Amino acid sequence: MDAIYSNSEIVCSTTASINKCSRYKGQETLKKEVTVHKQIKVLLIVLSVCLVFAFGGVCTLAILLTHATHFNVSVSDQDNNATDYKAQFDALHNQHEETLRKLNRLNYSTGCALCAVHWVHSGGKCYYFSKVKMNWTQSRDHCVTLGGHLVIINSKTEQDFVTSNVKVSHWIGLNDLDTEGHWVWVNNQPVNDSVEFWIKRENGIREPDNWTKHHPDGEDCAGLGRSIRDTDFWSDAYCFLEKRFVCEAPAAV
Ligand SMILES: [Ca+2]
Ligand SMILES: [Ca+2]
Repeated sequence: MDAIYSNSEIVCSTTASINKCSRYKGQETLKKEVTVHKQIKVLLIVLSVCLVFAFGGVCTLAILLTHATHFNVSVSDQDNNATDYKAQFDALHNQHEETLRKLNRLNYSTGCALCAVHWVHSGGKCYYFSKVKMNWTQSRDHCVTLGGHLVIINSKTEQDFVTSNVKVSHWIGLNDLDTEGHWVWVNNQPVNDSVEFWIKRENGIREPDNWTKHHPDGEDCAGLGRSIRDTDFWSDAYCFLEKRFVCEAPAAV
């Protein structure tokens, strides 16, 4: 009985070859099973490695998440600490101001001082030269909280005293906010034309010039000089600029 078997290595076409072919087939089947087992082993190894990496990744994510949470808690703690320090600073600042006021009242009542601490006496007046910068309106209001007002300059002597104490531009209590070109002091008194110290340049251009190049509303508040120049004279400037300022108050008698 003839039979035909074929594979890549042998062709069986006779009865005598059938047994031999069967052996080949058995060996071939065994080889295939071994190959399959090997492939399964490799697959299992690959899967195991993948599982190890996946587990490692999960662990890493968990650690990062824990650190992130801890970091957020730390930032939150720092915010709270900053808020606490700000509150403590404000409280100390208020205590300091109150202590100064008490000291000033004591000095006045005992005749120990004519001016409050940090104020300078001259010609029966007290002057305060700020270290901080504010816009004109804030400066005006701050002088009031200190018990005075932005300086009103009524004489050449007063002008010379004030300007001798400044080296950079300072706000003074002069503005034309209500009516352009009508300059008044913070006590609503107009400028005395015989006692004015506006900057006058050699080319004929002078202050106040209500400069509108950088702001259409022009310049409605007066200060000493411009930046660090011409601080012996007055100049109009944009009220929103932040400058140091000079306050004035009556001296104790
Ligand atoms: Ca003006
Ligand atoms: Ca000007």
